[in-house]
Amino acid sequence: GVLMACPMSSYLEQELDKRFKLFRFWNVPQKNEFLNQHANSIRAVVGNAFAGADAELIDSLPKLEIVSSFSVGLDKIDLNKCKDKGIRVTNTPDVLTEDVADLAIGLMLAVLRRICECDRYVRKGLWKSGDFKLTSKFSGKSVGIIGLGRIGLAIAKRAEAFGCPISYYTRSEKPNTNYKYYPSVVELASNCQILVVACALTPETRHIVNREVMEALGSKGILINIGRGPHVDEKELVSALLEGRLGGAGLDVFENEPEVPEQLFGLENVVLLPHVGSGTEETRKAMADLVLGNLEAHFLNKPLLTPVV
Ligand code: 8YV
Repeated sequence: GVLMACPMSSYLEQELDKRFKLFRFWNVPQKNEFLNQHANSIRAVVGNAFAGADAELIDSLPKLEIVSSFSVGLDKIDLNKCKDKGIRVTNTPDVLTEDVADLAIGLMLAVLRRICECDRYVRKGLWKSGDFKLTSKFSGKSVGIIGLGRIGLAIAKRAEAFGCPISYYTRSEKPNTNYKYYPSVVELASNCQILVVACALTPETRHIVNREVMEALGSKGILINIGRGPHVDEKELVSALLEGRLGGAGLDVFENEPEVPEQLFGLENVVLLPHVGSGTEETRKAMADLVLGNLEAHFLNKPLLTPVV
C-alpha cells in the first residue's frame, strides 16, 4: 500500500490508484485507528511541500521503505530518521526549476512595474481618470540570491539576461561562477537592490532573512521569496513593509500557509501568490511522473531516478 499525505495532483492519485492500494490520509478521520489497522501494509509515503513524513508518522509505519516527495523541498521529511531506518527518500528536482525561476522573475517585474496594481487600475475603470503613476525599472537592478543551487542558478541566468549584476550568498563560495560572492546574508542584502530567497529550508536557514537583513536591504530594496515561508521572519517583514523600511516584496510562500498576514492586503508594493512556483500543467505532470518512476524503480529493485537518501 501507498499512503498519500495530502491532496497534490489528481493525475498522480489516479496513477497511484492503478498501481497500488492507495490510502488518502487526508480523508481519514481517525488517524490513529487507521494506522493501527493499516500500518503494516504501508510500504511507501507520498508527500509534498505541505505534508510529508515526520518522525511520528515514520515511527508508526514499521514496513515503510520509501518516502517519495512531490516537491524538490524536503523540509517536511525527517531525513535523519529515514537515514537511520534505511528508508529511501526521493524528490522532484530539475523538472520544476524553470517554472520556479520564471515565477521569481515574474514577481520582480510584478513588484517593480506594479503589474497587479495596474491590472486592478484598469478593471476599476480608473484609467479614464488619468494615467497610472510611474513605477521602477527592473532591467539593470542588482540581484542578490540566497542559495545558488539549481533554482538559484536558473534565476541568476534569467536576471543576467535583463542586464542585472548578480551576487549571491551560500555557506561556501561556489568555484564555478563569476557571480560576486558575499560571505554573509547581511553583506549580500547591503549590496543588492533585489534579494531573492532560493535555498533549502533547514534549521540553519530558518529566518535567514531577519530584521537585520531587511534593514540592510533598505527602504528601496525588494524581497522575493520563492523558497519557503519560514526562511523569512514574517512578523518582521510585515512591520518593515508597513513602516516603509522595506521597498516591497514578492512572495510565493508564507510561514503558515494558507494563512497570509492580512496587514499585507492593503499594500500595493507587495505581490502575494498562493505557492504556485511549480504550478503549471506541464511541470506538475513531470513531477507526478517522477514520483511514479521512483516508486516503480524502488519496487522493482532498480536504481532510484532522483534519490536523496
Ligand atoms: C510543492 C514545492 O511541492 O517543490 C517544492 O518544494 O514547494 C512545490 O513544488 C507543490 O506545490 C505541492 O504539491
